[in-house]
Amino acid sequence: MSADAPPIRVVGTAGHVDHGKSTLIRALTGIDPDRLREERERGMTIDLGFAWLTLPGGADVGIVDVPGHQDFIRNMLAGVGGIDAVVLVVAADEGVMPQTREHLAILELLGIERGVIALTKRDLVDDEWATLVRSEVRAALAATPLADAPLVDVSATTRRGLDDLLAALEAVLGAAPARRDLARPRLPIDRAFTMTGFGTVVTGTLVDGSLRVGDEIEVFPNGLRGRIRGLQTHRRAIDAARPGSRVAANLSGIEKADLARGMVLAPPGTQAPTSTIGARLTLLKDLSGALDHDDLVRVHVGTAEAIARVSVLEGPSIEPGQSGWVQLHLASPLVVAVHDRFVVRRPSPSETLGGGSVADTTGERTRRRSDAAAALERRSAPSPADRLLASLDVPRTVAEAGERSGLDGAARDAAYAALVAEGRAVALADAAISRDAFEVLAIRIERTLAMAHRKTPLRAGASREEVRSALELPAKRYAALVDRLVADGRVAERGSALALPSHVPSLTAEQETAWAKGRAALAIEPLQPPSAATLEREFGIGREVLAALAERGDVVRVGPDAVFLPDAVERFGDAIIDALASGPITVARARDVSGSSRKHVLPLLQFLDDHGLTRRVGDDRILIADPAASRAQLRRAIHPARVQSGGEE
Ligand SMILES: Nc1nc2c(ncn2[C@@H]2O[C@H](COP(=O)(O)OP(=O)(O)OP(=O)(O)O)[C@@H](O)[C@H]2O)c(=O)[nH]1
Ligand SMILES: [Mg+2]
Repeated sequence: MSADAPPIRVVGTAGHVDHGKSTLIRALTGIDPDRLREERERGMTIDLGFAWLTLPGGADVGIVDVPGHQDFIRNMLAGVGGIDAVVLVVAADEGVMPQTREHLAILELLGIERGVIALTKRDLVDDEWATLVRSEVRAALAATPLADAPLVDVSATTRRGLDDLLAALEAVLGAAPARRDLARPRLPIDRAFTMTGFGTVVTGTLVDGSLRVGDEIEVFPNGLRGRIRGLQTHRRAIDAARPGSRVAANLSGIEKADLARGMVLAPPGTQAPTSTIGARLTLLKDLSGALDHDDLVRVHVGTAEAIARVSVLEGPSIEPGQSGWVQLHLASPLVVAVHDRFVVRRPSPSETLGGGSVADTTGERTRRRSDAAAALERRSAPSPADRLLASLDVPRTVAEAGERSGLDGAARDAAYAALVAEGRAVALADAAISRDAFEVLAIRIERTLAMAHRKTPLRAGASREEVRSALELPAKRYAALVDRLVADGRVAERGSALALPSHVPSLTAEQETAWAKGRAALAIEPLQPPSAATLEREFGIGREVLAALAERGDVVRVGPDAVFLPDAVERFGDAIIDALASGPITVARARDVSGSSRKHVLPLLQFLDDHGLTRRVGDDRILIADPAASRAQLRRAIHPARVQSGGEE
């Protein structure tokens, strides 16, 4: 599989019943696409037929032959989904007929914009008639993407025009864009059968990536897993199948009975069946009536189909020729990707209604239908960056967001880089989020903190967990969000709590009065102060108030019941550091050098231990660092808040 190998193309037929599609394919390829006995007996195509040929230039082309009869339109829909170009067949003797028009409409809805028109059975009419029919065909094609498609007179009987037809097809395919390769292969199954000596075989037109012999695969949506035992394209064994080619895959580990048209083969875990498709639905002009909210339709996408209830998101209905945002609620889940084209038909009376391209497969519920429409609108924005941004309305990995926006790896990465550079997206740990959505989260945090400060003005702030519960973010992303807000100066870390930078725990007037008295009591003998219990009993200064005072830097809580003025702790620490400079000291000596009591010295020494200044060795204390470093460390231990907010200035 070399990179410059000619692209493998797939062409489909289309056109009214009996206009000569299958006969033309047989004449071009030597292969009879009508493989069912019933088809041969009735002289009519019922199900899809497959053939292939080599163009004059050497490129291989797979061919999907579809039935023209209106009863088998669903088979036609399953066949034309993956084609590069169409051979639209119009019989010269009959001209444009109903399914000529219906197939044309379906091709347009599915985004198939290239093709060749074959005016077949040319041997049955004279030149004058042929001229009339040609202008009738041109009129039918006007205002469709095939308006300028080459039109070739052919006859399978006399073989007239067959070479011209192939030349025209070769030119059209040469101008067709390369099939996209997203490295996310999907094989929408159009046939499943057993072959003697091989076992289970499925066929389809491969899209979005390559498959290799030996690959593990999963069948979606039923979840069965197996392995690719062999691959063929146009009956030739190959090691790897490329996107856009017709593929027959021989599977091990999966029974034919578990497979059917409409299922999708892909690497395990790479697809997610959906029950709701969000899209802008465009209705054809000539319909029997409008499409109403809650109407039942049949949705065709890839080789699959499902009944769905239509939720019209704007207004009560969509009129013929108009378009509107809808959600299609599927009766059975389908495997589809954003940007897949789909067609909807009315089950009875049977009628092709319209179609569109999938904008959303997540089926997220919104309170109002108009909100859902607005979300879909954003998600199908024209530029990749805008689409990606619309998917970053909540934190998502860039891969996830890319998938939701229908962007392949390269386009997604470029769009993300641009968004970050423009400040329109923000990274949050493993995820990213739009700037606007980031602001929503930031404001929610600020509001949560403001509320906490109002409710408990004495507390340093709200705990991280408390704030997180207002957001429902996974831990890593939440931590990244908080880090960013702290870095931006919008949120302050106060110990284990979060606060608004402006928040200072505040006391009431009475509490301030009580504290004035308490401070006086603490200052009488700063190194032998009253205990916390005494402060509460005598001055009504409770633990909450003490915590706030500690937060403000008015006191240092040294132990569960020991409270000191900051100056006292500083004096004690300096005295101890001085003494330790000339060797280890005992508790008794610490008491003597500081002029305190044993009861107070014990928690104070513990405080120094806890802050990494000193260490116990037997009955002695020793200094860990040198005296100068220890003094700096002491001041940090006493005034943590001051150091944190002003440390870098
Ligand atoms: N005279 C003449 N008859 C043709 C030509 N092409 C097809 N026919 C005949 O037209 C009839 C229908 O041909 P098919 O090829 O089965 O038509 P089809 O479009 O495949 O029909 P469906 O698949 O049922 O939609 C057959 O009897 C063919 O022999 C032609 O070029 N000249
Ligand atoms: Mg046929």
